[in-house]
Amino acid sequence: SKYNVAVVGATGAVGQQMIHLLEKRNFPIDRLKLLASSRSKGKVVPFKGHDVVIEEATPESFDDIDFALFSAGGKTSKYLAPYVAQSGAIVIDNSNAFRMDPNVPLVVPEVNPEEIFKHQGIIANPNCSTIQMVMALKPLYDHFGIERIIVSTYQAVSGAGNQAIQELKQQSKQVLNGEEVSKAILPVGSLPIKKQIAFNAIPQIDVFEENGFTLEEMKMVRETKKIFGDSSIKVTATCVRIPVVYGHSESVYVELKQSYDLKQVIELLKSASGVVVIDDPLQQEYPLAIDAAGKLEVFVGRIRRDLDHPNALNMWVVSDNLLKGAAWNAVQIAEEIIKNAK
Ligand code: A2P
Ligand code: 11C
Repeated sequence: SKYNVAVVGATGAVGQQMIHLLEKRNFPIDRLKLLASSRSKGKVVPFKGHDVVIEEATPESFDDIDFALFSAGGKTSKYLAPYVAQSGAIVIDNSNAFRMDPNVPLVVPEVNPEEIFKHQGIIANPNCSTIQMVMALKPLYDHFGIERIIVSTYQAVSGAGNQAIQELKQQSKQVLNGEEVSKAILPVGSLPIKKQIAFNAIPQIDVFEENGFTLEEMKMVRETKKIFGDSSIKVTATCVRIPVVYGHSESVYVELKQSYDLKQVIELLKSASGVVVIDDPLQQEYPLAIDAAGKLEVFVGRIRRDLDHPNALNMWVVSDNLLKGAAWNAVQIAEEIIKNAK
């Protein structure tokens, strides 16, 4: 059977990738509805050789929809998703709006697929930096248990949307031309103070919480515990924006609950679904953001023993934040639901 699918945020960095993936995966679509804000009304997007006209997203947009993929920010999701779920559609929401809601499954299909079928109309896609980390940690969690994670991220500007991509490009040109740098979006669109991203590293992604961590860092903490269903895992994160367009990179230190054999860890990662190991220091082979861009997998390298803690190891985890980190994970969830409906 075929399905009516809506993409909310169709003009956005993630929405565009959702549309691209629905086409590339030959998702069984009867009708595709592309929704965005009133600003985009009437714009045209090609899909499978036809032009689809973008409409303004309203509560009435979803009457005959089976799947609604949301990536238009938390406010839009909070406002619209409950209507959509009520109308019988399944919402797969890429925003932060419902992730920690106990009635909303938070799903990475390779990690906790069983959660998908507990949904009550809304399924949440985790944050991009969380998704790629738990993908690399899943086989280690299953075999050894995880005591503690210390992660530092090197995140691409596309995570902050299309305008942030433009900002990096424009600032880079301005710096090279010796012009004054204009700042409009980063680090956080909604905050008045701006920082230069070109030729820089910004240790702030999203707003600060009272504990001194940013919301992005706390997403990694809270979502990791929820996805593994294990609140005992200790997590500390530092999230940094760097002048890369596509692909988040992460330095992950993980303390396992037991001693381990490094070869076994590498084998486990190699056989994990959706994970690719690129790790040959003598050949200078390790994952790079520019190589991960456009790919669906999570790439892991630099896998090495910690020097002091016998149960700990370090690794470098890279993935396209717009694909496995967002659009692909969402489309994958929809594909899982369809597989089970057959
Ligand atoms: P629009 O292009 O009409 O503003 P990005 O993450 O790249 O910044 O994209 C955000 C996406 O969310 C865009 O598709 C944007 O549409 C959409 N969006 C923003 N506000 C709303 C809204 N109030 N209703 C529907 N879509 C929205
Ligand atoms: C970033 N991780 O890189 C953010 C983007 O909660 O879905 C995704 C924010 C979210 O800026």
